Amino acid sequence: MKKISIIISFIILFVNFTNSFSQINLQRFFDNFEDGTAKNWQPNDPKKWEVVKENNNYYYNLKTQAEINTPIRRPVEFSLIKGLNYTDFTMTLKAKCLRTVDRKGRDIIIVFGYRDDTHFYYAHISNIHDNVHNSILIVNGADRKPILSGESIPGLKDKKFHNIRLRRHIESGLIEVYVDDFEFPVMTAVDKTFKSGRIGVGSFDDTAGFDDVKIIGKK
Ligand SMILES: [Ca+2]
Ligand SMILES: [Ca+2]
Repeated sequence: MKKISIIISFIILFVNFTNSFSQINLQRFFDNFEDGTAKNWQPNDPKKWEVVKENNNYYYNLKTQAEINTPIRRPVEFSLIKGLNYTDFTMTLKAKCLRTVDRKGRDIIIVFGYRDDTHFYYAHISNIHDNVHNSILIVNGADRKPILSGESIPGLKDKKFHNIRLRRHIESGLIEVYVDDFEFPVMTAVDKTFKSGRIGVGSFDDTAGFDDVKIIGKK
């Protein structure tokens, strides 16, 4: 009798174990734009975006700078991945800013936790650091506000592609951004305001290119 109850306990444990795995609902995304289209993406203004070919490689290009004339100060020119919401995730991509190299504040942004146009986070990656450049910010129904912990290390000092990795952990609230070969994050924040949302790429007010976007995360 004891043996049977031990076997039943094992079966229950196993079922719980496999259920907890299926509940994780990992979702993956990858786009290298090599089919020449941006069919997985929803830009704010499609006229400003195109897929371009350079050195036998296709990438997603924000070709026209944004005009910021919204009631609140926030990024307007970004393109969101269609149909996917993430809680915890790790995203890697290649990104380059195409604005003149000596322009202070030239940037690319990664939008995440996007609920709607006035509720989202963004990582602003730039060649200078101050309150709103090279920082992690939140748009929560008002002008964007930095949530960066401490200082950040500026990057994007040329027109080349840079490797960028963004990680978000909902339970701890931790957000980390890595650039190129840095083994430690160049910027971090802790925030739990928006616990899930869509992800996108863009620039605050410059031109930029994006490629090899990979995301693994939970729904
Ligand atoms: Ca490509
Ligand atoms: Ca800028």
